[in-house]
Amino acid sequence: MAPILRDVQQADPLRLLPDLTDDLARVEDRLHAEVGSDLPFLTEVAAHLITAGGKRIRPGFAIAAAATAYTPTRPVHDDVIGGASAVELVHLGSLYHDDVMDDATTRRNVASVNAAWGNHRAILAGDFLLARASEIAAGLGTEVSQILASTIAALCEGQIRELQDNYNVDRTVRDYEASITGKTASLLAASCRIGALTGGVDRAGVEALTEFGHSYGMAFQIVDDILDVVATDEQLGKPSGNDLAEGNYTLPVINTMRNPGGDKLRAILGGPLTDEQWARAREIVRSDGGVAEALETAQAWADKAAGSLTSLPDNDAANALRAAGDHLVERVSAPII
Ligand code: GRG
Repeated sequence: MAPILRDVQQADPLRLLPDLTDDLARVEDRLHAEVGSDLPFLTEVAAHLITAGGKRIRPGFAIAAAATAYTPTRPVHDDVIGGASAVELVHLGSLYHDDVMDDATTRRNVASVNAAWGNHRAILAGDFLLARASEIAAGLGTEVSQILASTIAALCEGQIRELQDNYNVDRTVRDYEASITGKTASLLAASCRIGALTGGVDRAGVEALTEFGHSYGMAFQIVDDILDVVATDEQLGKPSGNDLAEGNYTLPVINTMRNPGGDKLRAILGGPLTDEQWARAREIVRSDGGVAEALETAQAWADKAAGSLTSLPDNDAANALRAAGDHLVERVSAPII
């Protein structure tokens, strides 16, 4: 199949949003302040992936959701910065734990926390990040606190669903969607919801932005899963093809197994793979229509995301959010369709 990637490394949805530079700089300051501890070692470990960077999509969406209430865009209230920082801290905590589970060696182009300091410290530092997020949320009121807590629960549920389906060649699209709803879409939805609530968006807007975050999150994870199949290590900045190797059968793989030629893929999958089996399985998925079908599903979620925002005002923040889903899908789509 022809290479299908455009600017994977440049996959920055915030590029489309109104200038968030100053507000995101406030988030950076807040993140560093929040990981302060009486134990300098804990501060160092907890700050590791903050310093390493990341796209900051979740805080960006929280700020943009708040900014939909303003025309023209203006700096957001400190509570929005608190909410935006809290969702990034939850994301970070989940990455610390995820990397322990995957025995990952790199994250955000630097050594993963577990690789640098070991699993015990990575788990505890991840817990510390979640605790700091919860402290911020408590200061933002009962509703924000409740959203954050139930989102952490949803992340765990999504991840458990994924584990339960490990190496399961009968995993269904429904099973997959239930897992990514929890492990990814829930936090994107919470980011938009918390941003909207702390930004003073009206109730209808809060609901619309939550729906947007959920649908965008579904598209986001599907695109991420497509990239794991079709991108190179260099394009991703981390080892690609990991999902297949670990028995996490994502949408392109599930689609391929259901297609007429799917039996030859099923015959290889179902357990740990040799290098040759991994390469063969990857080639089958890449050359089948399962990737293009997954891309269509991602596009449908992106369309749904934009459609959720029809009743929002015609301002920079709302328009940028409406366009964000298409931008996400475009970055992988050009030569596939
Ligand atoms: C302790 C909260 C908590 C959860 C435990 C480990 C776990 C349960 C959940 C893992 C959830 C997870 C890592 C989902 C993957 C989401 C995803 C696509 C991450 C990559 O997000 P990007 O691309 O990364 O926004 P950057 O580095 O740019 O922030």
